[in-house]
Amino acid sequence: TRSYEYLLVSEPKPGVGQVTLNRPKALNALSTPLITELNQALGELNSSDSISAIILTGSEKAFAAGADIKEMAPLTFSEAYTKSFIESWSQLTTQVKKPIIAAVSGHALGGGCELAMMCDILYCTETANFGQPEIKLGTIPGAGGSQRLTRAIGKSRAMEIILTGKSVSGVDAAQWGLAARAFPSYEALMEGALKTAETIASYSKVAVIAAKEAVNKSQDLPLRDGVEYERRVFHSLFGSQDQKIGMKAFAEKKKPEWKHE
Ligand code: CO8
Repeated sequence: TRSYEYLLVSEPKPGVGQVTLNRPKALNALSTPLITELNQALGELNSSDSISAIILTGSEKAFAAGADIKEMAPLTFSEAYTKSFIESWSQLTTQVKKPIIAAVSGHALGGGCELAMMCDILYCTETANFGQPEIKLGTIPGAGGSQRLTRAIGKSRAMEIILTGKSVSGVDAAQWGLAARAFPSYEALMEGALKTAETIASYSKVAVIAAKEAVNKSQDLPLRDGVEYERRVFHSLFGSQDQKIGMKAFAEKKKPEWKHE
């Protein structure tokens, strides 16, 4: 892997790639150069044959304190519009087929909360601090916050967060379904994320990618179309070697040896 200015990329366990946002002086504020590096790093992990699951994390103090306010402050409408400011953020969700676990400790504000919500599984510490404080800056969420937060926790709670700019704790985030789980400490969070990533990495890569794709369709499609989409993908997996390997191993009471094909 190449080295980055604002990221650390590692492979903490075989099959698991980890990207750590590393711009400590600005609490991991998501500047355009940082997002460019993030897209690059995730693109590389996505195409790496050895990686099956990805962890995206920040520091104990901050997952990310939002888009870079100092970078955004002087932007004009024409500049933002013509250069499609923040559009490259969406590459994260459209280009990465492998599951991404967000491990959130500390601040996940504005674009930081939005980045965490773009991931596939969200884990946090009980003391994590989620919020969409854009209203305090005279603007609104711009990387999916008004849509993804509302889907995750419902309209009334999302309205309260977005209209007041008040943050919520990791405990509430987990209770409301924004996070899958809240862990009592930073160490427990990182251990939990790694364990889940390892579990995912122990399965057939083809099946894992298909499962992520099918779940994500539920966010875009009406139920009937989504169920049909799922069935088509399910049918297509009878064409994979791993389906034969997995079901045969079950019948023989053996551990499956995936071919990832
Ligand atoms: N952008 C730029 N710099 C930041 C940001 C940020 N979002 N957050 C923190 N920093 C910098 C601070 O300016 C400070 O730098 P310096 O030492 O040079 O003054 C350094 O990080 C440390 O920050 P603090 O001293 O403020 O640390 P505290 O522990 O006192 O406070 C807070 C932590 C509460 C997180 C505080 O820093 C804060 O309120 N930050 C801003 C949070 C915020 O408003 N985020 C939303 C930004 S808007 C947004 O994300 C819009 C998303 C739109 C879509 C995506 C577009 C790209």
